[in-house]
Amino acid sequence: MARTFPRPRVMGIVNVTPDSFSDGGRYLGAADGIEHARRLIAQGADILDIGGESTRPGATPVSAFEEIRRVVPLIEAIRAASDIPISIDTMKPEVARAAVQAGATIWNDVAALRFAPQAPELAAELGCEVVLMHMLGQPGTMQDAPRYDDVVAEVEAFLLARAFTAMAAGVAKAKIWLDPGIGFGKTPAHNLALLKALPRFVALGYPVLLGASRKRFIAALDPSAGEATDRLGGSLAAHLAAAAAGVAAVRVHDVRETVQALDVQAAIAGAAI
Ligand code: HH2
Repeated sequence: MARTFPRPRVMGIVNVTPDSFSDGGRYLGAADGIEHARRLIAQGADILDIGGESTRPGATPVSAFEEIRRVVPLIEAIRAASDIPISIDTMKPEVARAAVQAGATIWNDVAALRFAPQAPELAAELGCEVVLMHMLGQPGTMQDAPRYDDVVAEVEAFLLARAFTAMAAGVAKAKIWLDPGIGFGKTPAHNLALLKALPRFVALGYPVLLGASRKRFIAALDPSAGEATDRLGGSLAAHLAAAAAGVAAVRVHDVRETVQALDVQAAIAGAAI
């Protein structure tokens, strides 16, 4: 039975980095990246998210030159082989510009256009969609005892403020996505609160992207899941909850399993009884 019910789009992760937390080093060369991208498309990915710099605490910072060297050949090769939407996961305006010129149509910025003064204007100039993600502080220190008085309210206020900044710079409202940033300056309890509050984020009226794939809060609930690749069950549970809350897309490593889980969930929701 073919899929007939709406469900979130599945964004497959392609990291061409030596040190990403779950797949660092596995797809480092452009050829490996292309092979991985092909596999994710065949598995049913709706969008590919290309990253050339890890945001993991302790990851080595990368120059814009190096990041461009990693991602642009890959984006060009995917663009030549497929019309799948491509997002570029970068905090650097130069990288976003080069990626969009190479064929990306979404700028996924975990810094929500905060880390370079020209970022909001550039997003408007590029005319691409832009994902504004919440992160507490900076990647290197975000996990040093993060605290909030009310994590949901604070993340919500941050995302709305960033959306207004983007719109003030000329980004069309229809091009803005919001992401609460699971794992970016959050304890396991903060992550769970944000996951539970997803309907509130969806109600803000922007498409919401949710990325819980293989993240560490899952190991806080299952101490045997020390390795990122042991966290598939928890990732699926989080993404099914996100789908039930109405998110527009989920960002995942395990595309085949996620597509299957979301399709079954949507089919159950649409079954005749
Ligand atoms: N998570 C990661 C990276 N980019 N972008 C958005 N919008 N939302 C997320 O939750 C998100 C993101 C971290 O995952 P990964 O790419 O596997 O690791 P790394 O940051 O080490 O590249």
